[in-house]
Amino acid sequence: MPALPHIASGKVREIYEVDSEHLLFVATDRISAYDVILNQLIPDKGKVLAGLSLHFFDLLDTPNHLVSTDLSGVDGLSEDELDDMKGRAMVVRRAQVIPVECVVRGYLYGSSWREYRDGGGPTTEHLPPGLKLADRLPEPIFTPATKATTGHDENITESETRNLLGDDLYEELRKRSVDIYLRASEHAAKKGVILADTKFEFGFAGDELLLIDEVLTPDSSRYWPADEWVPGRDVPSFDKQYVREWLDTTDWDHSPPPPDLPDDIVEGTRTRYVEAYDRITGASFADYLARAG
Ligand code: PZK
Repeated sequence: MPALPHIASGKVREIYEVDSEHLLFVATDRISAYDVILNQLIPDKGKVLAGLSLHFFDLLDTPNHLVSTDLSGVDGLSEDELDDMKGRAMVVRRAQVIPVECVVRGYLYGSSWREYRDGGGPTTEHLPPGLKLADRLPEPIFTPATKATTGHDENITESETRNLLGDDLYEELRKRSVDIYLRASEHAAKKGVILADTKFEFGFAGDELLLIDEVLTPDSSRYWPADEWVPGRDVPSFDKQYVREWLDTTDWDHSPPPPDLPDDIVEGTRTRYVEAYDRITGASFADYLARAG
């Protein structure tokens, strides 16, 4: 742990304080499956996720919290820490986090499918009847959620979200979120990848509304290989399917502690993440690593 003040811990990421206006955002190599953090690290996973966020910050050119990937100006990091953080850390603008997860869905899956199947819920308010699991939606829908105390996000209705945010901020977040989803999903489609859904966070730095957190990573998004999408069926996720399939061969009931991953499963999972980077960015992860030093 660096000697910087620790601000927040996520399942797989950490935030430290740099100064009053800046934070250090770090993507770790931790991995979760079935909502449980596994015992093994996946080498380079944090760098893959940071590299994907940086790819999309650059591509989207929408106001965001990124300041720099150069950590040389951050006081209080040892040489070893600087080395360890290369390619996985960003200095970001400190913002007032808006307490709503801005989820956009282009396909009917996950909690939204379960609501739809079970007679409807907050995410299905604007959906037509007759849809199947994993169907493409007529148009992308904005389906906000709040961080529940249970740790699980809780889907909320349009009117609940409007009451939390006010109509003007609601409209602005919906517009920005759907616009970013559409641009990112068109980009992914060109690479044979479906962006089924994704989750954004926004915050205010003064009066500037910024896209914050990780963006369009496999941890914040559901990416599917286009050739494995069959409406009506479960679709394997790009990154986690491999490790989930191994976990499914064990008798683990998805409550902690999880079983230890064998070395070949760790290595195979790493390969899937690196493939996701290469495919989604159209660049080479080896080049990203070489540039990050
Ligand atoms: C911030 N989170 C969620 C992310 C965690 C928790 N630019 C920012 N300014 C202020 N706060 C945040 C950010 C960002 N990003 C985001 N919590 C605070 C989160 C990663 C790890 F533990």
